[in-house]
Amino acid sequence: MIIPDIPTYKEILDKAFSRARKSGEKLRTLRIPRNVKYRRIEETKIQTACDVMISTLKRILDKTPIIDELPEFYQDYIDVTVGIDELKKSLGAINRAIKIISQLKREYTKRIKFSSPKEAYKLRREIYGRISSVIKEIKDDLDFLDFAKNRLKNMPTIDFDAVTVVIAGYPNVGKSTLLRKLTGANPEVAEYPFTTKGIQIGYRKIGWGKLQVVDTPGLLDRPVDKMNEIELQALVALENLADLMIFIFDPSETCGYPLEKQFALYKNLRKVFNVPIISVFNKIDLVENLKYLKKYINKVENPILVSATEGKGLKKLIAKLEELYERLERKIWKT
Ligand SMILES: Nc1nc2c(ncn2[C@@H]2O[C@H](COP(=O)(O)OP(=O)(O)OP(=O)(O)O)[C@@H](O)[C@H]2O)c(=O)[nH]1
Ligand SMILES: [Mg+2]
Repeated sequence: MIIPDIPTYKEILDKAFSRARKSGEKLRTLRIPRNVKYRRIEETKIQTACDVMISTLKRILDKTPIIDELPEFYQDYIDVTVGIDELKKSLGAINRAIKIISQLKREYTKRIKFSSPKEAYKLRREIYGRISSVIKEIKDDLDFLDFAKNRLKNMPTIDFDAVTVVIAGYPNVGKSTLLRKLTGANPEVAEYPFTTKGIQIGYRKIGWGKLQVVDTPGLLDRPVDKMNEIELQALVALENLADLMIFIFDPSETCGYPLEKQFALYKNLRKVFNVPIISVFNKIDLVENLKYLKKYINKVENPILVSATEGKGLKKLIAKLEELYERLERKIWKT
């Protein structure tokens, strides 16, 4: 998506010199004095070779977005997948190569103007050597950009204007089931460097707008102080994105985590995400002793009892989402 196709340094050289040869050939039949003609041929070759290199490199820069102007979420994404500094360094090297080749083109075009055919030939050979070296010197940068292009190809498409709710909770509590219930059968699954399973995104129409629902398996399911650097970065990225959070508890504990532990995670995330939370107590169909839940229900924000598989409580959940959505929309309009 974000970076265009990147040629190898060899491809750039081949293209530049073969085009140059062809444009030189075209002048062979010109009916002008031989001295002038030979000089013109070499001059044309120089200009074509330089122009092809410059336009090939410029195209890379033009088609690559300005990193600093990307939404923060994408910047974080790029940083984790390929490294922002490396990417900027490579783009900078391409930019410098364009400048050097342009400068050489100007210099040699001037020098060749008053040269003899023999000198013209020599000058053309000379600049071919120099621009070849310039291109060879950016070999690693081109390779890196090609690598980055492939790594960033599957960047999730995220709608930054949509109100976004992030689903969090321990594994197996029913996050994906709920995402499907809220947004339809097939959420988009995009590769995501922060999680092994990818990020799942679904949309739900609300009034004239839409709610973006994001599930991030294997990411928001551990205490913040246990996260490694990449996970922390992911957390920051998500925090940028989230307007709302649905935190799912599994009070049946069939997910394998005791409620107390789930509550600790909830408290942890509430500290990091400064957004309204809807606390879903899922799998309520499996819970016999509701008294046990009371203690937690009383301590969390917007508690709702749900059975995602049986559809129980979903209406209430959706009503809550719509209510918070309206409030957020109004806030967004005001700013
Ligand atoms: N009985 C019952 N089972 C449910 C309910 N919601 C989800 N499950 C089941 O719980 C299991 C886990 O559900 P998922 O939706 O995959 O859970 P998840 O949180 O996305 O899991 P990870 O992606 O592994 O973190 C599945 O077998 C679901 O069918 C529910 O309300 N009641
Ligand atoms: Mg899941």
